[in-house]
Amino acid sequence: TERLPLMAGNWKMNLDHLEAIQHTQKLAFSLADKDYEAVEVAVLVPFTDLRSVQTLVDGDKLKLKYGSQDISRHDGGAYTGEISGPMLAKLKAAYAVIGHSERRQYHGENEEIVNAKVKAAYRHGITPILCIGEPLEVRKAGTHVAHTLAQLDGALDGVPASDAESVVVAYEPVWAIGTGEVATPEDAQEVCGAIRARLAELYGPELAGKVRVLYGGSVKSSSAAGLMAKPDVDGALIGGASLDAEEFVKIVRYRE
Ligand code: G2H
Repeated sequence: TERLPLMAGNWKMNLDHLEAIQHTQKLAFSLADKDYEAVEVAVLVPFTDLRSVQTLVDGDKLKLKYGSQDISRHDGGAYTGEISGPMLAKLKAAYAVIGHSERRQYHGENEEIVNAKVKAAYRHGITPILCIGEPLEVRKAGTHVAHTLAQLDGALDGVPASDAESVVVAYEPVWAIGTGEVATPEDAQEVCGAIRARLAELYGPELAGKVRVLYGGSVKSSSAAGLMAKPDVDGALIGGASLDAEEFVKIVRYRE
C-alpha cells in the first residue's frame, strides 16, 4: 500500500495571529509545487491562528493543510472556553490533534476524554491526529509497547472502521518531547509497527495498511530521513523545529 507521508508542524502555544500569517507565507513561498506531490504538509495551530491560516490557504489556493491542536468533545452549549467541532469545520480545519501528552499531563485528559474527542472530530469531518506514547518510567520498565497500545485501544473504543480508516496516529514517546532526545529509528519502528499490527487486529489488515502512523518527539532535519526509512513510520509530528520555516521545509524535503 502506498501511504502519502505526512509532515505536520505542531506550533503548540506559539505564534499570534499576525505571526501566523508571516510564518505561513514564508512556508508557502519556500515550498515548491513538487514538494506536495511526495508529501502532505500540514500546520497545527492555536485556535486564534486558524482564521489567518484559512484566509491564506483559501485565498492563495495553497496546498498546505491545517488544523487545530485540540477540539471540544461537545458540539456546542455552556462549555466556557471550549472550541467545538462545528466551529473548526466551518474554518475548514482538516485535522485536530487529540490527546497530545501535554494535554494529558497539564489538562487532565484521560482515555475517556480522548475517546470522546476522537468521536467529536469524526462527527464533523475532521481527521484526528491521535497522539499516544509512554513516559520515561514506562520506557525504563520495558512496557512501552503495551502502554501505548492500551492508549490506542482506549482512544478508538467504539470508533467504526468507516471513521478509523482515516485516522492519523502519532507515536510520541514523552521522554523525547521537546527534550532534544529523539528516539532512534529502531525505537520508533518498534512501536509504530506494533500500532499498525494492533490496528490490523482491531479493523483488519487492509485498513491498517492505509493508516498513517507518525513519529513525534524532537524531530529535526538531521533525524527525519533515518526515521522515514523505517517501513511503519509514515511521517512526523514536528514541534520546536516547525517554528523555523527553513528547518521545517528541510524536514518536508527529507528525501533530498
Ligand atoms: C512532540 C513534538 C510535536 P517537539 O510534542 O508534537 O514536539 O518536536 O518539540 O518534541
